[in-house]
Amino acid sequence: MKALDTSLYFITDSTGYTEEEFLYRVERALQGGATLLQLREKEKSTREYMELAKKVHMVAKRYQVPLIIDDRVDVALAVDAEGVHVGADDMPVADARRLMGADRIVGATAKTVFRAEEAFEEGADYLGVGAIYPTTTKVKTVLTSVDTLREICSAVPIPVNAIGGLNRDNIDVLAGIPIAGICAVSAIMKADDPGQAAAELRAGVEKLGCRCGRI
Ligand code: TZP
Ligand code: MG
Repeated sequence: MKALDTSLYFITDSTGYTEEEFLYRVERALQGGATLLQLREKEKSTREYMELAKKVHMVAKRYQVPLIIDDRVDVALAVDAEGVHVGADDMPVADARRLMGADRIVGATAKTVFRAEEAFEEGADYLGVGAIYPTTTKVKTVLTSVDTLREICSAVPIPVNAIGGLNRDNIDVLAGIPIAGICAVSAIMKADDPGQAAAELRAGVEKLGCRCGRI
């Protein structure tokens, strides 16, 4: 079984950064304690996505943090990333699993118990559930209640991560919910020091006492 610690899942957004600054911020987040890393690019060509993914992968490997590619199974396979993340508009989980094979990570977005159970049955290794709070990150999403998050955690035996507008000052709302961790974009990406932001979030997540998802 693949090792997977989703407790602090850092999802990138390169918008507005030079490549050098972006890679520096990613590295700081890893130094600060991000346990899982997703490269999320919506505007890049396939070639650009691959080139950036290879560079990010080199950094992630230095910290033994698995790299997940958002949306694109082909890019994930081409750069030999550890996994892929698919949402409702992407390739179905079952197809992603078939193409990625048993040993790579396949993550999925779920906003309802039905979708969560379906994704689990199709072979997802973890779920991202949200948005818990409104988000400033560019995304097509709706809010998911904390009650639905709790129900999803009970419905599936895989790590469930909360996502959406989460930062060190508002994650207390997740206390007592058996999530495996949180996903964060802007709270880390846009912080003055992404390393410090990641360290503070990691400490906050540990304090929540989630079941801190190592599978
Ligand atoms: N899916 C639901 S909310 C979201 C995604 C990708 C964006 C989360 O970004 P942030 O900046 O942590 O709110
Ligand atoms: Mg997607």
